[in-house]
Amino acid sequence: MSVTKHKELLAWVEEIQAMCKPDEVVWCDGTKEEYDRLMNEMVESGMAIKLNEDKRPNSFLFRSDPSDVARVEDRTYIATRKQVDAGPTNNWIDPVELKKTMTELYDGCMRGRTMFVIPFSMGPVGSPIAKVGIEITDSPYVVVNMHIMTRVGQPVLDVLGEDGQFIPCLHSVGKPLGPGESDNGQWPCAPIEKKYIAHFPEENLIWSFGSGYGGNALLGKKCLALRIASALARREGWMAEHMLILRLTSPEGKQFHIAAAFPSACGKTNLAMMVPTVKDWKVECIGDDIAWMKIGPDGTLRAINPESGFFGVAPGTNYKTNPMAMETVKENSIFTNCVLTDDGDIWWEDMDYVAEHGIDWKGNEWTPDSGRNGAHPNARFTTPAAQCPIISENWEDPAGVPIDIFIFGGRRSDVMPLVHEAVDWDHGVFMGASAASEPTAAALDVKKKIRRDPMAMLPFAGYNIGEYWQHWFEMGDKLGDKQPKIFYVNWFRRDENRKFIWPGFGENSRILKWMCERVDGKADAVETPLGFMPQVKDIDIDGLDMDTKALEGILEIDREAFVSEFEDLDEFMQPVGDKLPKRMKNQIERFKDRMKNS
Ligand code: GTP
Ligand code: SPV
Ligand code: MN
Repeated sequence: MSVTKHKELLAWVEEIQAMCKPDEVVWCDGTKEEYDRLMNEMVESGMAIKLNEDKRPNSFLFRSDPSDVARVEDRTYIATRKQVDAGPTNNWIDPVELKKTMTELYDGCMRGRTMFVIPFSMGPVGSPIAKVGIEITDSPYVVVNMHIMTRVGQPVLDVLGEDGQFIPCLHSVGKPLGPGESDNGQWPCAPIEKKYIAHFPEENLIWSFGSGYGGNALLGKKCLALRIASALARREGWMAEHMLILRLTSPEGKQFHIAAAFPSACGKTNLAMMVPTVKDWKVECIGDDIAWMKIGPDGTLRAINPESGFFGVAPGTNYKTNPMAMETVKENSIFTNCVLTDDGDIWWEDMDYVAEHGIDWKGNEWTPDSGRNGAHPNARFTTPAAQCPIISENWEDPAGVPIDIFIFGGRRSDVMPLVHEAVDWDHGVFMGASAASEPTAAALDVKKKIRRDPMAMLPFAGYNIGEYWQHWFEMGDKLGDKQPKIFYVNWFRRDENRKFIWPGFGENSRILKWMCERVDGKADAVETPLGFMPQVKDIDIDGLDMDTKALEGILEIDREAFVSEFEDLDEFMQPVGDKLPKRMKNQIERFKDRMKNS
């Protein structure tokens, strides 16, 4: 029985079936029955562990292969006809050649497995901003995760009709099974040299092979909603960014909408659902990872969250740092690479208590004295956004929310002060473009001590980074007096004992409050070579348990340290060559000038 009359879609599914040669094909309907059936099958096969129903209802634990625990940036490609269109920050292979290599890998790769066809919508089904994708995968783990992270099922096919546009996303774990062979409860994946996370932005096509983990496999997320969407957005005049979206409401009831871009594992999920410590200010969450933004009829920049779940970093999440995430993952959640406790629940490092004993993410006996982490540093939870106690009632509004503030940032133990503000749009674009961060466990293969991660999009911009910056400048021109104000933050300064100086988490609301007051023209700042900065007196520190001297310290600029940043920045910008916008060159010169001379 056919679930769609869409000829192009049917032809594509047939073509993939002929290439991958699965035992059977299943069209996913996105229902609870489907979710339950797949989970039951995975529990039976030993792939999933059902958690204690009294502790964590309807929740499951998975353990991935130790080689397949994060995104693989070295194996991620932007395949455009001309290499310059992928630009210096992306891995590139000629699309014809890459398809040839991957077709050989895909040939028969689903033998012994079921091929699932997942119709999904990024954004509310039928919204003018939403995009439809079809993911074909041989991983039931991917199917259940996509159920949470995206909107899956028949309504999506209905929207597609007989000739609607969709983005084809092909995924295989890359491990065919011989006759009678099974995974035996082992996470299937291919060795690193056979992994390819490939994007063909000129034909809106995604091909992923060999990994079953996160952004490598849940193709709606980084592959579609960022790499393909960023390229589309540039052609169509909108923005697809690696940003959380939150609403902050002042005691007077004024709403501010903030979109913030921090690199992977640098605090988006935490900021997106923080519980503010500043009195009578309220935070609501709209999204924690991706923002799609278009200029609305009123000229403001309107943001939607294309996802419907959170794929969040587990370690470090607890009732003090992120109570709202803890509440969200109470039930109906999937956990990957966490500790299984003796009472059938999950645990990770820096949860609210120390587990005495359990089974670690590799399936071995573990105690706190084992001398190793119980959960993988990139262990994750997959959980429905709707379960977040402070999800905004407007989170699925197809019109989006109007953005007042952009924040860039990164994880830096030194150099970068707590917060600074751009003097104008172009300066803000430069601040975003020169963002840098210490690497985290979210990507397997980042070797640098500090790496530039412009707009937190280094691994996600699906086209030439110089053109991406030019697009940012031009969006500013189009927004005119409706431009959001731009800020840069660093919550991660450390003292000589490697301890974080700034308390972070809910206390970050003090800085957000200052930003809102800047938008309203109510808060003071001093002009510095970096831009506008608050002094201690400008920040609401009522009830903040922190030495004022320490706060002063992270609001200072170390000019010498910045001068040594120039070299690194130049080295990063240099390969952009002709594509480096003139306006960016101006900003770089002005920055150097101010640091040296003012
Ligand atoms: P991705 O999902 O990879 O894009 O990550 P993310 O940007 O959403 O990062 P997330 O909020 O999950 O935070 C990653 C880690 O940073 C967690 O272990 C957090 O506990 C920690 N973290 C988040 N915010 C803060 C903060 O304000 N201060 C400190 N010291 N740590 C933080
Ligand atoms: C990130 O790495 O930025 C993530 C996790 O949000 S993943 O979905 O694996 O890309
Ligand atoms: Mn992310």
